Amino acid sequence: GRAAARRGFSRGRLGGTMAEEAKKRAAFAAVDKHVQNNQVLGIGSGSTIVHAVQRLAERVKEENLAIVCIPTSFQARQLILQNGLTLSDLDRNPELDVAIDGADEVDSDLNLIKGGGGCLTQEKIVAGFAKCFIVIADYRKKSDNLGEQWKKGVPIEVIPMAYVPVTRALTKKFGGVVELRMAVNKAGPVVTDNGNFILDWKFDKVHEWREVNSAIKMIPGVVETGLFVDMAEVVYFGMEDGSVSMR
Ligand code: ABF
Repeated sequence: GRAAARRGFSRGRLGGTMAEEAKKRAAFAAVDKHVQNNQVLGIGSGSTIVHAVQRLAERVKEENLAIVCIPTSFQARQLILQNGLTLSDLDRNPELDVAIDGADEVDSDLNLIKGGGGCLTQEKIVAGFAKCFIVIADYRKKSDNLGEQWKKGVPIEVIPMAYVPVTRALTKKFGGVVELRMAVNKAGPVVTDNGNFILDWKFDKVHEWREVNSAIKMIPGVVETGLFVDMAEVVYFGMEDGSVSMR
């Protein structure tokens, strides 16, 4: 009935608002702490980064900052342009000062799962060539171990012609279940900005992520994994109680 619909709506809206507010707080804290004049910034993908770019645009205008931004996806490129920020690329700026990006899950050792949005390869390139890589996330991403909250597995970008043997090698070596990521309209597999497929590896136990990441990258046909090990400098979590906690 109407009351139930209202309750459902309010819970959905409340939940959505609470998580969105938490993302915004984390994003603002990170931008205010790490962005200064004359920087080359890496801009990640997803929804949390939208708040960071909005805060960045505000500060660039208020403080007349000289900042150039390098995108990690087509979506990030549009976000930079829509906010009137200056676009650059790795040809012009092969070394970045700070990269800011979201994550799907963060464990207590700052290992990340990224790539829920399919942009993990360019995200890891930009994060990898930045002097400082900052992650911003809401409380739902804060776990002790990977897999506690994020149930969609580790995204792995793979050369299309190799996705079947890579799938077999992954499950043989590491167990779990591997699925080819299909487009929302089920018309076919997702194709990344780099023209590749995505495998989602639903692992079934806690692994030694540094070893696993290296081993997966060695499988012929694997382009990149969504495991970001030893990369994040600091993570800003927007918490339910309105605070920002750092790890
Ligand atoms: C990018 O955006 C991806 O690596 C990650 O999967 C996603 C997180 O999105 P959101 O900030 O919307 O949770 O960082």
